[in-house]
Order: sequence, then structure tokens, then C-alpha cells
Amino acid sequence: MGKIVIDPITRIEGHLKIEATVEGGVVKEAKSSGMLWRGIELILKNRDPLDAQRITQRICGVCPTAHSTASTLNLDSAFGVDDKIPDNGRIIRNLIFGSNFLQSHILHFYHLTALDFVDVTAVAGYSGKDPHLMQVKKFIDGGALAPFVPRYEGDYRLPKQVNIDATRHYVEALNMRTLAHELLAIFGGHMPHNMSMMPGGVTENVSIDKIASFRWKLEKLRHFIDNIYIPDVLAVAGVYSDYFSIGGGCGNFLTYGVFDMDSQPDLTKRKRLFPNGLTSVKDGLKPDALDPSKITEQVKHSWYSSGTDLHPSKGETKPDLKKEGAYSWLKSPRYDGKVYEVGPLARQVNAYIRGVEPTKTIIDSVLKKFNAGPSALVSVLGRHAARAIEAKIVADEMAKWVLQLKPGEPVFAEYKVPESSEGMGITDAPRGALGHWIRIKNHKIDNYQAIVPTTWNGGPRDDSGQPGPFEQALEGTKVKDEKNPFELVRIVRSFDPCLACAIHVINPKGTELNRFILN
Ligand code: NFE
Repeated sequence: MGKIVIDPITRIEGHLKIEATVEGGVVKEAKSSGMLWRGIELILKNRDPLDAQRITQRICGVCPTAHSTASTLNLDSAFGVDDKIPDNGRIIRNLIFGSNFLQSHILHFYHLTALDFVDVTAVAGYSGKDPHLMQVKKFIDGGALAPFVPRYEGDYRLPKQVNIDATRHYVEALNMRTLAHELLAIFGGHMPHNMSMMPGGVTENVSIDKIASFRWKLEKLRHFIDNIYIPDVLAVAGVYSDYFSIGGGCGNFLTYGVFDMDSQPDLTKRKRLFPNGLTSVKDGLKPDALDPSKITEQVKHSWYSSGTDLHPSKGETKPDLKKEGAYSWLKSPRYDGKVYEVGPLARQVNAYIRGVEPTKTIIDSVLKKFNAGPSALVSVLGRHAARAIEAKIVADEMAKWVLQLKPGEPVFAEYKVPESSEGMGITDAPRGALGHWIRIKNHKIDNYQAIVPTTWNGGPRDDSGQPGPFEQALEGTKVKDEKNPFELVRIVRSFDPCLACAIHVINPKGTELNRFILN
């Protein structure tokens, strides 16, 4: 019996440690530890409720737009304007958030996970004139291979030309992400912290110029997604098809849904491009309705002395680094006491089983191409495919939404900050279900809680010992070479973890809590 410790896992956002106990070449037990603390809830206490919209965007540099969306929905509901958002405001919010989704999904495939499958050293002998490849070759010829190495060796299988093409796309994807940021800035102001989303709608007016500029930039992104991103994912899937049966995990999926299609005040009934819901492989992927009152966070194995199994509206944040048996700064979110995976796969599986188009048709065609049934989706490659399919659907819908904007019509509804109130903002972020909860007293924030996607996916064992989704996806995995555990990092990265929400490495007295060694 041996132990593999990967600390930190690179090419993700934030600091995650994975410990895997291996017996006979198979992972018997896995532990996922979030090694940084996110104290944003404490920072928000006693502040003006409107600060939540600004401060929660600082939770993370990758998905600030997700937090601006969740906090805005949260304040909409606490201020009682959730049924008054004008169509222009609703659509602009979707365009801002959609731009961030596209940036995020392209980032994940090319700059975080592709290097698990694509061998950039194929460019070493390159003698052509493609400027993107020449850029990469310069790194390789100069012997300075970072960020392409260090890496785990022993399982690079793509044909040389596919490696070269994908390496060119790696560089091109950087330009596409810039373009997605520019797209967001048209109505959002700028990245990373958009200024436009506000309770009641947005602050940016509609003009023909903005519509035309948005459409023009979006077309280039759509071209990249259709002709480069999706074909690259399919090329990887064709060669690494064993990853359709590796890293499945808990098989329970939860989504709050995302991209508002109306302003129905009950967020569980609001029509969304991707609907909310739950489903489970164990129950034959039957659709189940979402009831947010069943969400709790358990803390038995987390460095908190807070009460356990509390609903987030009553959530507590009391850090306790000395807690016996704890191994993570993440809590363990549960729905009705059960473990759920969140993210693009959860959204697309939920949409698929409900027959939502175009998800249903696209997934059917991908499954047919690989001669596979829906169970193949519950895997490493299923997560990558779901993310790419989702990028296409979101980009195509954005092209329609921007043409529904009406210049000259209102973009926001007036609101007043109430003396006391409660709110809930649930949406899906690129990485999955994201919820913000607020309690207002004396016009100030009395309590604020956020449960982010990676807390769902990367949380530790819960009060009854059930491992979290990362842990379940790792357990049972065969490891060919314990010195190069590429299976394990491929599994974890397929979830697109973001621990960046946890931003504190020192305690208030300035004492170091942990030291990370990169190798
Ligand atoms: Ni920090 Fe995020 C997304 C949110 S994930 S990137 O997507 O919310 O934990």
C-alpha cells in the first residue's frame, strides 16, 4: 500500500491537495483538501448590502461574473425587484455572463487541461512560419519549457500533426480569451470586475453600435468554437476513448440552471436556457425537481467549528485550524444529505434527460459518433464534451439574444434598500451551481453565505463519512505508474476545479499557515 500526494495540483485555479492511498495499483481511498481559506463572508458582515455586489466579485479572478450574477440575483430578491427586471436588463446580464462562460470554457480546455493530452514537444522540429507555433518553438528551443513542463510522462498518444495543430490552437485560444473579455466589456465595463450588473438590471444602455460590435466579436468566437474547440475535443476523445469510462464519480447531478429567459421571482420556477434540476445514475437518470431548502453544509472534516448541516441562510463561518479529523478549508455541501456533482456535465445531463434542445440533439450525435450510451457521459471525457457543447450552445444563443435588445428602452428598475430582509441568489457558474444568501438588518448585511461550485465538487467527506465528488471519482482508479499519476490529475482537472475562492494564506496575526512546494 502506498500513498500518492499531489500538492498542489497545478493547472487549476487555487490550491488543492490530493492524497490517494493506492493498493495493488488501484486507488483505495482519496482525500481532497482545499488548502486556502476564503473569509469573504466575514468581510461582508455589517457592510452596506450593495457592497456585496462589488466585493463578492473579488472572490475569484476567473469567475467574478458568476459572483456578480449570484449576488445581483440575491439582492434582486432581498430588495423585492426580482419580478421587475426589464428585458434589456435581463438580456444584457446574460450577454455579460455568457461572455465569461465562453472565456472560462476555452481557458479550461486549452490552458488548463489540454496539456494532459497534447504533447507540445512535437513542435521541437517545426520549421514552418506559423507565428503561433514559432512562439512555442522559441520556448522549447531555448530549453525553458514552462508552462508546458514539468508534467507527468508516459501517456501522450496523439499523432504528431494533431499535437502540432492543438499547440497552435493553444496560442490562438489566448487571443480568443482576450476577445471574450472585450465582448464582456461592451456591456459590462471591463474584466475582471464588471461595473454594470446591479440589482434591478444593469447600468449600461443599449445602442446600435454596441449591438453591432458585440455581434462582430461574437462571430469570431463562434467560428473558433465550431471549427477548432469542438474538433479538438473530439480528436482527444477519439484517441483517449478509455477516458469515457474513467473518473465517473458519484453519478448524482445538480444544477440551479442558468441564463434567465423571464423575470419570474421564484428562482426555482424561472425559465432558464439550461433548466434547474437534479438527477442520478442510480435512479436511471430520472429528472427530479430542485428544492433549495434541502441544501446544507456539513463540516465534520472541515477546519471550521461552525454548526454542521446548516442551511446556508443560517450558515456560519468560524475557522478552526486545530480541529481534530479535519483536512480541508472546504465545507461539504449536501442536498437532502446526498453528494452531488455540479458543472457543465450536470447541466447538460439535466437538460438532456428533459429533452431540452439543442442539447438533446447534439449529445445524441456525439454519443452516436462514439457508439456510446448516455452512461459514457459520466466520465472524464463526458465533462470535456459537455463543456465544449455548452460553449457552442451559449455562443449561438448569445447571437440571438443580442438582436433582441431594444435601443432606447429601460435597462433597470428602481429599488430601495430595505431596513431588513432576506435574499437568495441561485444560478450556475461555468463550474456549476452557485448560491449566495443574504440577511439584512438595520440596512446592513447581518449574514452572507456563498456556496461555490468547487465546494460541491471538491469538498471533503461529510458528517456520515460519504466522500465528495472528486474523492469518489478518484477511488477505484487504476494507476499505471505511481511516479506519474496522470490518471489522477486528468480526473481532477476534468471538473475544472477553482480553489481561488479561498484566498487567505496567513492568519490575521500574519503567521504562515502552510507552505507549498511546487515541483
Ligand atoms: Ni473561482 Fe467559480 C466558477 C464560482 S468555482 S471559478 O465557475 O462560483 O468554485
